[in-house]
Amino acid sequence: MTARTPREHDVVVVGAGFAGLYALHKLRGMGLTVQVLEAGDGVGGTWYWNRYPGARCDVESLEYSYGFDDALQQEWSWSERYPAQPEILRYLEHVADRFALWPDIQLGTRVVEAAWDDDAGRWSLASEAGERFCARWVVMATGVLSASQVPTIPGLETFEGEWHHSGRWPEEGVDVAGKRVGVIGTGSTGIQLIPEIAREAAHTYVLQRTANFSVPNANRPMDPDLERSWKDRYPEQREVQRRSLLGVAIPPGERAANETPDHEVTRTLEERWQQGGGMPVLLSFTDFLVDETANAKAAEFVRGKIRETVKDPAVAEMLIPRDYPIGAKRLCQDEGYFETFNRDDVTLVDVRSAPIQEITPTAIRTAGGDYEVDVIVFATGFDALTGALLAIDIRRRDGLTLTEAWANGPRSYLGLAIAGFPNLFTVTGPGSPSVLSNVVVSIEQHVEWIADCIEHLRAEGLDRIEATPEAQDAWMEHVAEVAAFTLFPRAASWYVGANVPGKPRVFMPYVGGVGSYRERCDAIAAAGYEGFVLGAGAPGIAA
Ligand code: NA7
Repeated sequence: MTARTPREHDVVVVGAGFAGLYALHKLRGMGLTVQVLEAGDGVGGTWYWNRYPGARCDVESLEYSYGFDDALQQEWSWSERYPAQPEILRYLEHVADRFALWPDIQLGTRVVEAAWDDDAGRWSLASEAGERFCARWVVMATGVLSASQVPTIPGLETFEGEWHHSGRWPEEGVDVAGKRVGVIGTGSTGIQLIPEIAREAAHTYVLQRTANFSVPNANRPMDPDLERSWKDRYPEQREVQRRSLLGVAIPPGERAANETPDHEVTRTLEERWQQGGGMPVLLSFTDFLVDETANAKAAEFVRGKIRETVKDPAVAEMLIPRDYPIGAKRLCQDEGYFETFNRDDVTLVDVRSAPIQEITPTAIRTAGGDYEVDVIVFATGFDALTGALLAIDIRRRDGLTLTEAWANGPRSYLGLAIAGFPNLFTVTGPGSPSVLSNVVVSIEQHVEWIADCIEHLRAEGLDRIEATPEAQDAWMEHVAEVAAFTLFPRAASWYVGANVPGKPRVFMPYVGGVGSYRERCDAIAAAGYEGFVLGAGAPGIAA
């Protein structure tokens, strides 16, 4: 690494996705100097990298968009009910244009180090290329599903065909026409891309370790009346999102499935199934995510749909999830996923009973045999919530790294701050609703909370804030308690880090709901930032 004179800023924001762009706009608007550092060659974060065929958001476009600026939400038109990756990327580029964000964003800059200098009261950051940056505040807008996970499979380096991870899909696309393709992974991503690949490829092998629940998304072109009605009452709709459980304005059911006659439960599920989308199904009764008996009703309903759709009963049984409650892993949304297995040129391979052993130059070798392929697609997910943060060497005042501090799993106060790491904020970090919400709503709440916090410190003539270990411990205990009340911990999911070998098992997101979480954050701020130590007087820094 070459030594260069560090560039000074009030704030360095790492990442230029939904979180980084809004953080820049908001903090710059307060008169702070802000530098955004982004590893990609464009803005968009998750939506920059995930260019795989079929990539689409599972939250409706009218909801999965910024609410901080009314003119923006009035002027932008979404073309479909659920937005596809290219359209979300165009939207974020439009936001960068509209708010003149580009001059303060440095692309192609991967941050690899961040060290706190206690005497200077500053963070010192370094990029992979050796550039150095200095800032009083650091906002980690590094994304929750951004560290791609390619499993370690012996022999991958000997493979003579092409292989790609869905989260690092080449911009120019991958030509699978007439080729034999092996897709490893059947999570949300696999379920979206498998029908697309199968349409083009000569043969598609789907290597499934765990079957997943999925609901058709019933995607369609944007209904102009629906768009009009949202635009007419956007402020109210945004407020409903902010006070809701999952950050969406979908009306939740008011009854418990356990207290409703079975035929009515089925009728409601059928209605919501026809509307399309996973969240409407999960929100249809109050007890689906907290009670096993109720949950089994929803699970059995979806299993019935899989049996109805897949013609070969043996294949249908393989595709039916059995070993975890529905919704305890992210409920997938699809466009013809189960139907794809009715094609003659698609083979479902069970790699739980016969695991993948190695990759040969021409095949994926499992305990059950070799599958000759030209292209391998890894839809194997992410080192979620913590992966992108831990990829940076983040050091606190005594030199301890974040990796060491989190050796037994992530610990955070509100998913916003980490004890021992002053003036460092994480957007949608572990311990906040993050992935269990419409993340744009959660991002806006975090960015606004961070901005208010910095404003408060400035007004008080202060320049430091740090979470106390006691407040952090109490919050983590609360996060675990609330999770234990639900069925979420019953699944070996990426919510608990189960998909990354060796990752400590901690239930990371906060399931208490977007609305109640916001109230808690607001109350903490109103009480003078309870659970934080505020300070001033870093040498050489004007408050
Ligand atoms: P997920 O949901 O983590 O899915 C990854 C899939 O890959 C899942 O089916 C895994 O099986 C499978 N996997 C992972 N490693 C292996 C190995 N070594 N062998 C076989 N199969 C493997 O990631 P996605 O990208 O689909 O979705 C992530 C989120 O992005 C999604 O929830 C949305 O919020 C957006 P497993 O279940 O671990 O047995």
